[in-house]
Order: sequence, then structure tokens, then C-alpha cells
Amino acid sequence: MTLPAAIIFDVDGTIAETEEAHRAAFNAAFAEAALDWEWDEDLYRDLLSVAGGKERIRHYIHGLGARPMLAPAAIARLHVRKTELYGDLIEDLSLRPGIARLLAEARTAGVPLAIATTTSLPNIESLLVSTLGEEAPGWFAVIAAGDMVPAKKPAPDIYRFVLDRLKVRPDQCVAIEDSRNGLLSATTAGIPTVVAVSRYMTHETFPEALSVLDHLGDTGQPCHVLSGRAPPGGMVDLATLRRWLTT
Ligand code: XBP
Ligand code: MG
Repeated sequence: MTLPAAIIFDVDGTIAETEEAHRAAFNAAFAEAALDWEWDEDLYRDLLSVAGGKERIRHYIHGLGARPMLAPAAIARLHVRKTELYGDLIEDLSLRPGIARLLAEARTAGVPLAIATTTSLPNIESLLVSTLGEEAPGWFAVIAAGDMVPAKKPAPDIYRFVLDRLKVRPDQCVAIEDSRNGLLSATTAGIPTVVAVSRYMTHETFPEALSVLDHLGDTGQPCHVLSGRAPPGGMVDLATLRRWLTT
């Protein structure tokens, strides 16, 4: 058996720094709905502890006391509009360092690729197409998203869903994540995880990770190790992942 048996990527913060586009889309949807809600960066950093857009709005109302109180159907409608607006905002986003390189290397080697994210399905397709091209969604054997499972990250459901579809052992795969919620979701499912910390997550800690890096590293752009194992040559590649799974 060739290791890793699969590489499972998170999306937001991992493939690209998407959260500013999400934040702008939430605020635009609020304004269109004549809500006087404005999520600034500090508030949004706190709100990101709740994974999933609908869940985040619900927490803003029921956890933080925002008013008016919206019924679940109104939250769902607001979130549908937020998703449409997000699709228009991501055109200029670029991939984080090392993502295109690692995807290409895995595809050449025939290592299965998958996605495990809390974001909504249309957002993944738009991001993959705008950053990697029309064919990119087809590179992934499984795309697990949003409401496909009952409980969002940090619950392990989304990673277990992927493992079940891929029919692989968790300890033979690697997950790539950017946040503590994502790390807990993957490691609770038994998957060794590399964390490439994203800009909104620099205050978090990741003791369960194989390696915590500023990014995955690329040619001419070596990564820096924040804790855990160091990839030789400043780049997380297949050989590095294989070594980390076996030694
Ligand atoms: C990050 C998230 C997402 C987005 C919002 O998830 O928490 O919920 O912020 O997306 P991940 P939606 O890093 O697991 O991709 O509004 O579509 O839910
Ligand atoms: Mg993420």
C-alpha cells in the first residue's frame, strides 16, 4: 500500500485565505436585508469559533444577543443570499503557498484527494474553478461539505464521512487544516493532521498536530515550523508525509 492512502484538504483558510470574502458576503447580505449588523475583524475572529455560516448567525443571535431574533427559515434565506454574494467575491483569491504543488504531486502519484469542509457546496466549486480551473472539482474523489453531516467541525463527522466513502484507514491518511476546530475534527476521526495556520487562526494552539507551519512551503518560498515536525527543504511533499506516517 502506498502512503498516504489519501490527502484530505479543508477549504476555508487552508486552500485559500477565504474568510475576508466570507465576512464581506455576510455583511453585504445583512445590509441587503436591512439588518444593522456589521461584523468587523475582531468580532469575526471570535465568531469563527463557530463553524458554518448558518450556525454562526444563530450563535450571533442566541449566544451574543443580536436582534432582531430571526426564525430558522429567515436565517436559511439570509445564508442562501450570503452564499450567492460570496461567489461573486472570490474571483481575485489565490491559493495558499504549496497547495497547487501538493495537489499536482498527489495527482501524478495517484494518491486520492478529498475535501472535508464546513462551508457550503457551491462555495467549494467556485473556489476550485476560479483558482485551479474548470477541471479541478473532478480531481477530488470525495467532496464533503456543509450540511452533508449532522454536526460540523470540531465534530469528527465530516472526516468520518470522507473516510467511509474512500474506504481508507484514518491512520494511513493525512488531513491538511488551518484551524483548531478543523484539527480536532480530523484527529478525533483518527487522521494525522498538518496545520498550515491561516491569518484568522494565529491565536490558536495545535498540540495534536503532526506539524504546525505558517504554510505548506513552495519552490523559493520555504515554510517555517511553528511546532512539531519540520519538513525537509521547507516544503511538505509526498515523501515528507510518507515519512511522518511511518516514523
Ligand atoms: C470554515 C467555516 C465556514 C465559512 C462559512 O470552514 O467555518 O463556515 O466561514 O461558510 P472550513 P458557510 O475551514 O472547515 O472550510 O457560510 O458556507 O457555512
Ligand atoms: Mg478551515
